[in-house]
Amino acid sequence: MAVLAMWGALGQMVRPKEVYYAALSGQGLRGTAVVLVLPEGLEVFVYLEGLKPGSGAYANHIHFNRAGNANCREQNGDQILGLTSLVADANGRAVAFTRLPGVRLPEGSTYVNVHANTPTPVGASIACGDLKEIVGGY
Ligand SMILES: [Cu+2]
Repeated sequence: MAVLAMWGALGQMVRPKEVYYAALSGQGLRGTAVVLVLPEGLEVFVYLEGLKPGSGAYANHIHFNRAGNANCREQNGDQILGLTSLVADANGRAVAFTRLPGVRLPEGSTYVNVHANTPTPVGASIACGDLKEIVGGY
C-alpha cells in the first residue's frame, strides 16, 4: 500500500533519474524505503510497521562504505546519510520523508538501517533493507 501511494506521488513530480527500493525487515518489523535520485538531490521515503505503539523516535540512515560493498547482512556500512527520524504512531507505524539537496547516492551498494531507540538514542539495527535500483535509464 505504502509503495503504491509513493508511486502515485511520482506522477506529479520531476521524473527521477533513478529510483531505489528496499524491503525493510527485522525483529517483527516490516516496511519499505524508496530513494528518488533527482537532478537536485535525493528524496527518501521510509515506512515501517510493527513498532511498539507510541514508542518514540527511531534514528534511520542510508549506510554505505568506502569499499562499495555495504549490506544489511554484514552491517558493514560505516558511513551514513542521516534521514528524518521515524516516530511510532498509536498503531506502531511510522513514515518519514527526507530531502537531501545536492546529495548523490554513494557508489556501490547501500542499505537503509533503522536503529533501536534504547538503551541509547541510536542503538543496534532493528530493521534493515538493501537498496536495489528499480527504475533507471531515463
Ligand atoms: Cu544507521
